[in-house]
Amino acid sequence: MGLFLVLIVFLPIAHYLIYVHTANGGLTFSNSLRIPELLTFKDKGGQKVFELKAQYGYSEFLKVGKTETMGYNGNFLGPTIRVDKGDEVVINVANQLDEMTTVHWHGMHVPPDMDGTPHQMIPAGGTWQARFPILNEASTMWYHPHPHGKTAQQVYRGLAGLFIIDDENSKSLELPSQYGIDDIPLVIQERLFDKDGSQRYELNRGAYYGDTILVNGTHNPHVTVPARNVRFRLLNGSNARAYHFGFNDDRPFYQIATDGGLLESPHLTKRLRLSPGERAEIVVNLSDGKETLLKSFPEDEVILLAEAVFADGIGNGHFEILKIIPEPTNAEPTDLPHTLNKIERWRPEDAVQTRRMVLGGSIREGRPPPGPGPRIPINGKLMDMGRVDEVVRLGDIEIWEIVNRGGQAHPFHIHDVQFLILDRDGTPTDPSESGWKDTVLVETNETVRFITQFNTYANPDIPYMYHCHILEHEDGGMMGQFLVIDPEAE
Ligand SMILES: [Cu+2]
Repeated sequence: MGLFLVLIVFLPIAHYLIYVHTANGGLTFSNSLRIPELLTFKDKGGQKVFELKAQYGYSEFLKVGKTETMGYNGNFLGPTIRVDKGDEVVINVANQLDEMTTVHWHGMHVPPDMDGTPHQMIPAGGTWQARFPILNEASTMWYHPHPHGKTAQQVYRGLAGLFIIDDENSKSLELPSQYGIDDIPLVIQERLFDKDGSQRYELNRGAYYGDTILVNGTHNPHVTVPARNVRFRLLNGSNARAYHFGFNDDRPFYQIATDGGLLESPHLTKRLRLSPGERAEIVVNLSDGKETLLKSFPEDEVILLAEAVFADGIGNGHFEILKIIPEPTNAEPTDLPHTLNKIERWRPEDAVQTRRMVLGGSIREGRPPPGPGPRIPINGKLMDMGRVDEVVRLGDIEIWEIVNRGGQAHPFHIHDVQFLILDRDGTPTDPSESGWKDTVLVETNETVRFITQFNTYANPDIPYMYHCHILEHEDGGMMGQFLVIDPEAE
């Protein structure tokens, strides 16, 4: 009798909640996915010179009316910057907005004065030149504004773009790599809209959660791809929401990269969690020619069903995202390489110290910051532009222990370096997080340890940042600053 009841009562409800009920049901996928154009550059004496313009524009996402947006070199989002490891890059940024902005190269190893933090503000109407060598390996990075207290609203209005790096290793691998054809960038964000099609900024539970998905700024999107292995580069560009990606037919796929580079080998999975700021690359086998739907599932598909439907927490997105339509192709199917990358791992005993970051709890220090979000401290402190929180010695290997004492999950992001996760609450890293990372979601009451090394760049005056990548938390002061100093230069 009990089993019978489960079958006739619970299963249809579960089926409805998991597979039918979504926050954005009723999509027809009638719009062709926009692919951000590749930004062209001028070669000046061996340097690749790019031009970026932060500007206002108008976008009509819902086809019911226009809304004012921001973009780089266009109305919404920005072009994809694509470079090779070893390139010398110059990026001229013009700020055509009537407010200050910055451009931060998220995930990239650049000098602190080129990092595009609140210490490199570009005034309204002003310009800024970033120049740095590309030291990171092949990866999917991104760029976005980072002005203190204004990051959330500028990103929400459209300022963000992808920054793709190739290297000899990535070029030698047989991976889908034709940009926009079988190597598809996906900037995934959700928004709130009014009936007249205008974007609405409204905080809910202390951050911006939308009910309408945009992919590369396209609402209701589909993409046509060859019926073979196809790579997708996923960026969670949302202000606050974490997604659990998967397909409606539950087909497995291979994760091949984390934030900062390729995994050592492809990781077969059916779900992939990305919190704000995180990236991943996946390869999906579409040689069966069947259409499929990229979705975001509730965090725990059974236990949290009720919460998934009725609440709006960071991990509970339940959305249809993108219809994928495979078309017959003559190309020979290729297998994924078994080995993708070589990752040299530091041993925990090589770390000179463990630095502890406690997220949440009571505030002991710091003035209320300019942003709109809740005031959540790191180590009891709110962000203060005039205070250096940590001093790291150049070349040191360190373990950072991120302890979440707050009431919700926080994606912790550090500038300057890529790190390797050691463990979560003492449990060794999951394969999905076993590669290079710059952002890691730390759940309530969880402790995450990572190991990293602070190389190349030292500056006694200009700090790097670490912060929560829920942008309203960052703007609300959930951020700190660290200097990297060279003891031999002092
Ligand atoms: Cu946070």
